[in-house]
Amino acid sequence: MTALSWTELEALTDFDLDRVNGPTNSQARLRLFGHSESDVRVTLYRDYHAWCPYCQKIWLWLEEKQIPYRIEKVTMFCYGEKEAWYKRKVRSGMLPAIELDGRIITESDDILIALERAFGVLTFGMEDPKVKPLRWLERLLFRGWCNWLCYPSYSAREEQQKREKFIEIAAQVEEALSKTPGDYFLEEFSTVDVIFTPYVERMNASLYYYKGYSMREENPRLKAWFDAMETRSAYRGTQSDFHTHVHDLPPQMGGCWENGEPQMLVNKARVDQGDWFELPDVSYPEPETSRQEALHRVIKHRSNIIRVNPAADRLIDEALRCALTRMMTGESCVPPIGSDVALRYLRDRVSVPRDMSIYAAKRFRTALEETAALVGEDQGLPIPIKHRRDQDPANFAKPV
Ligand SMILES: N[C@@H](CCC(=O)N[C@@H](CS)C(=O)NCC(=O)O)C(=O)O
Repeated sequence: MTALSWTELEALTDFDLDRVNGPTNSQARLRLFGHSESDVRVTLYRDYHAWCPYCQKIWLWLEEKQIPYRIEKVTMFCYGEKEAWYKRKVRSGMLPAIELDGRIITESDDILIALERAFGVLTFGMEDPKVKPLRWLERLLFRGWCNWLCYPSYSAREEQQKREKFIEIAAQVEEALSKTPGDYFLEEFSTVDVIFTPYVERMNASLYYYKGYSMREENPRLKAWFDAMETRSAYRGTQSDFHTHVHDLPPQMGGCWENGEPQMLVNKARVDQGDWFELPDVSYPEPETSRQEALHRVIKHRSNIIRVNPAADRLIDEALRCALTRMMTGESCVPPIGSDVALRYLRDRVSVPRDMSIYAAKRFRTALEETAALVGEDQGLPIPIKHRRDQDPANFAKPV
């Protein structure tokens, strides 16, 4: 089959979302939840790519509470230059920050406390005696994860000790989750679940890939907790995938160390080269609209996608249409010779939820890989580890 034209492809999707009043999504600049714009008291400053974990915490809280807010996106040091206007507001350049009734607040915990004062708690407050020990436990788990993942081990014994320490803390989390009858940390979904979400999501991805340890599959209460989180539309809208996290974490964390074990090598290959549908990064069923969503997002941003690709524009344009044709029709479409590298460059740079949701990305990555495989085995340029300036938002002009 020959590649469909952009016009023919456009006819194959009518995917659209109400970004302002509809479900949680990473592209919105304004969220109203049915309120009017004059009700907005909050601006959230978060990073462009939705990679910053502390930003996800505030984002999720605002979405769960359905507080009308504006979103201003800022560049993280690891992928570009911090905007001067932001440094004038927040000298350190750190994210997240909010502006609440004209006052700038930083530090995610202080932000949540200020939001609770203004809008009420999310079931339980940050200072609640039930919440405080769980906040402490989340930090303990975070430290166990960092010690294992982000520092090299100088012997197999040291690596084993770090693994055991992490598993011991995960068991404490299991214990905490078992104290209430439901799947959340407390009797009902609350701020505690929001606080655990960003790093547990990143632990799940990174330990699978760098250590061959599947947190979600080896801890039944955490598995049930993840599954419960995934029933929530607000969480689904902020949820990332394994591929995005394992490649956004190294520059943010100062490095992630692989252990080289057989299971780790299997997991790594699966995250990088597929099959992405076999990954334990999501458990709710695939929505019927996933292919249409991917197509809609690619069509919208196609000029940037083509421009930043290292291959010649004409080559990647045709190859990309081949991959999209395959994704939408199931027919194989042979791309131009030499386009395997270009297609895999893109496969490696789809970012969830920045570009599209988790299942749309699985469909798109699969179509890119299967199309690339028709003409060669060459991989794309390696994804940088020390920085991600290949993702500098300055290179992605606003779509017209
Ligand atoms: N303790 C702070 C930590 C915030 C933090 O570490 N933010 C990181 C991103 S996750 C940051 O802004 N780093 C500067 C940058 O990457 O540009 C909080 O809870 O808000």
